[in-house]
Amino acid sequence: MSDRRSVAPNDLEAFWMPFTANRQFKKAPRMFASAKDMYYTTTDGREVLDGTAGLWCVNAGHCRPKITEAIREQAGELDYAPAFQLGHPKAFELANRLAALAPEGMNHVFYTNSGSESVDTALKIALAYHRVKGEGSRFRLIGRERGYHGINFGGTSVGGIVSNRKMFGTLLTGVDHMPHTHLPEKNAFTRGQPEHGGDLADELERIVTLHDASTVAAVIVEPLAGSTGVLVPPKGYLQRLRDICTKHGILLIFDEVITGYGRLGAPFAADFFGVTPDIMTTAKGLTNGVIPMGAVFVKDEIHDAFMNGPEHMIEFMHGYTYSGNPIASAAALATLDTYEEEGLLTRAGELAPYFEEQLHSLKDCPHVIDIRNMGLVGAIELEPIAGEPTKRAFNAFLKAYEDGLLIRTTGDIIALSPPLIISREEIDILFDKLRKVLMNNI
Ligand code: PXG
Ligand code: PLP
Repeated sequence: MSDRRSVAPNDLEAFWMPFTANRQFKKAPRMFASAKDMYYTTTDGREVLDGTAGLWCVNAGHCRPKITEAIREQAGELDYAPAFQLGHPKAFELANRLAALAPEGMNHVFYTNSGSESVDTALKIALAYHRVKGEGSRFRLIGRERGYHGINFGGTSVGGIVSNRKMFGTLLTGVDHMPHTHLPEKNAFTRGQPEHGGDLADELERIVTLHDASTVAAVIVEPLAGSTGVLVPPKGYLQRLRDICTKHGILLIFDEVITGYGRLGAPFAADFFGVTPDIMTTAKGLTNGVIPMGAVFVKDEIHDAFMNGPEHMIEFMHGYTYSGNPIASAAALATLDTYEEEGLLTRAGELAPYFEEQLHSLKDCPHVIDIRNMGLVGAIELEPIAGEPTKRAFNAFLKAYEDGLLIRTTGDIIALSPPLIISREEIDILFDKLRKVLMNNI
């Protein structure tokens, strides 16, 4: 047997990296050594401004003392407690805090370890809910083109990203998709919610009619689609989805994995848009990205429908080894404290007009074909290089990284979602750097 310690620490071969061009990365790795507040420091000692809150998750900025301390303390006090048929106080305390933060009437929380697990949990809750109510014929799930709901089989099935789906066979059966709402020919360079496309919600009515409402369990959408390039919901669209779901007894699931915990300027997108779903999936910002954890919020009537039958029986056959893990719970409680103490759940709203102004000032840069924004989320869509889609945005990503700015790209779209602690000065730095990148022959 080989001595593991003899493996050189700089051997990059063994780690098969997620959603990464492995061979390219390993030829010219980009590595972070540390982080503080708005900045990463690379292993070669350069500072990089975090324009993406890690992967849309570090909402309070990096290495925040309260969160770090809570994790340290919890690890030394109660490291793990079994999650099934046993508990620990912090998981309950956190659920109460979350219920208080959630939209009215969503007072129950199911813990997961990621957004993908939150989505699969939500889909299972929806199917099981109809069944416990005696409507087991409702088995269909409806997602949307260009939707991202993580990478487990349920989320991949309701998701609408072809490249994430095509390798994996039949996925879940009984799934249909609504059209996406991205209408660049009508809505390009819209600030905030687009005027056109609200009527695309009527496609749901068409799909429900096709399958008959009695077969449809749930509709899942991101209130604002993040991963596929920041698609802001057109005016009236989400309310119309809500109305159609209510009319037909279909559960509406908002996937708030990105929009949850302050990204748009309210605790949840449901608050921001004034449309309340039946189930809400969250993860990422719940623990400031520091420890894996997700939470699925459900309306009381959904939870209560399960609380039937003999009391010694398990009501919902679902759960994870790490559901409500003590260290994750402690991290989440400290994260909520930090958000509340610093007003971060509404701060994006205060900064949004300034961020929007700066973002849209890039309109005249070469190759920019659209700019979209909402809260502290922005997207700049670039004209693809002929015959080489995604390359222009990836070039921008590499140049920005060299210049000390972290951006995220999807296709030929640059996405921005800085930590909610960003200052106006840092917004200026971010857009100065980005302007230089875009002007630099990418
Ligand atoms: N739902 C939504 C709406 C998401 O944005 C997930 C589910 C899955 O979460 P996990 O924790 O399983 O990754 C997500 C995740 C990007 C990017 O660059 C987006 C996500 C993850 C990684 C990168 O757009 N979103
Ligand atoms: N696979 C096996 C063999 C297991 O025993 C378990 C959990 O006990 C799992 C998968 C699921 O793991 P988790 O609960 O961490 O999602």
